Amino acid sequence: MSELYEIKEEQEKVILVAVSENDNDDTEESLDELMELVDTAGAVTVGRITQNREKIHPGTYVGKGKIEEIRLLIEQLGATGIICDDELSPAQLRNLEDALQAKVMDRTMIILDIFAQHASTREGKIQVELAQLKYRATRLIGMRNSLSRLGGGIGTRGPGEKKLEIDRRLIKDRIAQLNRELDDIKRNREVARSLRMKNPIPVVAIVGYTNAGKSTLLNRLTEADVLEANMLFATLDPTTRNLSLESGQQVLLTDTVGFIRKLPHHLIDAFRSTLEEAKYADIIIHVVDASNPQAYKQMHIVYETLKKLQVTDKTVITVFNKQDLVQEEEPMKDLKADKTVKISAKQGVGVVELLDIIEEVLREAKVLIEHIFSYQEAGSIQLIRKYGQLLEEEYQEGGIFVKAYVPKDIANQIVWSKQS
Ligand SMILES: Nc1nc2c(ncn2[C@@H]2O[C@H](COP(=O)(O)OP(=O)(O)OP(=O)(O)O)[C@@H](O)[C@H]2O)c(=O)[nH]1
Ligand SMILES: [Mg+2]
Repeated sequence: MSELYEIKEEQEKVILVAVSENDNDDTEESLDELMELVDTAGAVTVGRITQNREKIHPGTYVGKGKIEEIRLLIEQLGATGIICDDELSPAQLRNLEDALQAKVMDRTMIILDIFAQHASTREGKIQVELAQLKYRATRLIGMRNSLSRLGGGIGTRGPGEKKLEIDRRLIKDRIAQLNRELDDIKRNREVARSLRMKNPIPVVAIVGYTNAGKSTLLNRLTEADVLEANMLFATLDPTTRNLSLESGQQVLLTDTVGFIRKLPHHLIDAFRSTLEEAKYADIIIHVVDASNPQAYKQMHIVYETLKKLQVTDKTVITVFNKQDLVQEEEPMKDLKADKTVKISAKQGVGVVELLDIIEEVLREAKVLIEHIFSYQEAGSIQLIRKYGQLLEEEYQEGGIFVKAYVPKDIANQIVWSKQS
């Protein structure tokens, strides 16, 4: 019989550090969120320090006096390290480590760490490792200290419990190799997508802040069996399921990775193809945790992230979720949404209304047509004027070239019927 040894890393105790650059910003809320991130990553927060400063210190993040205060607090609380709430520059990282002689991490490292633990598909793992390596490539000097001193722990774990490469030259090779693999995966995905286009089932993408209830909604609507969990970034890999609406209309519903404030830009780059699922959608369902005191701020961050991904001009249905936990009388509003609805994905309340709205939006949905009509078909152009939005009209030798947005059923009547 073999003996089983459990090798357990000692749980890390960290102090959170933030800089508040003006009086009424959201530093405290951001720190609350960082605490949840730390918890999800498996460490424990033992203290918090905020410094009010006009600007983040370019060399050491916080000012000199504050560093001393942090150093004493580390001793007092027996902390293993600190986590700063903004991404640190290589110089800030190195200087803080030198001054504190403790492990120094930042918000980005913690988010990357969680992504590494939660990635399950090959693509997800490659994307996380790429983001981690790119982040590390410029910070090796500072991190090597903390790596040798503390032998890993949170912020240093790659996907699949693998230790991340720390040799600069090897990192470059590895990044190139991962990029090649990702290109292959992307090509396959594009083929799948173009097949989908030939058979135009509308695509509905579920987006929203992390922990808003996106996966719960997908499961509620399609019995998809995606992990729902009260933790940040439970879902990283997009899951798509078929949904039949009452009218018989089929749609494809996709659950996506959640957004968060200060989402590391390396992650956005690496996860672009995953995040961009929303770009190819016909409709966006924006799930909001209406019970969260930060709900408006979170909505704002979701829209900003969509903008960064160039997902604009889509029909948006905003779903105010977790109504079972909402006490306020004042209903929430979203002026950016085309439609809104209150639901509780967990209890199944409001789901029928949501399905009705999806049907309604699909009926109203307009498609872009570019077509040359013969002069005998000028009547069709009248129809487009009446029901659609004429963008271009050009009289050519062979007929009239028209570019326009037209409701789907009208488009079917006038264009596609003739082509078949
Ligand atoms: N009370 C209540 N809890 C809900 C509701 N919808 C979701 N939740 C809970 O909220 C937590 C997060 O739900 P998920 O569906 O995993 O959230 P998500 O948006 O997919 O989160 P990530 O994948 O981590 O970005 C889980 O604990 C759910 O059970 C709801 O309507 N009411
Ligand atoms: Mg999820």
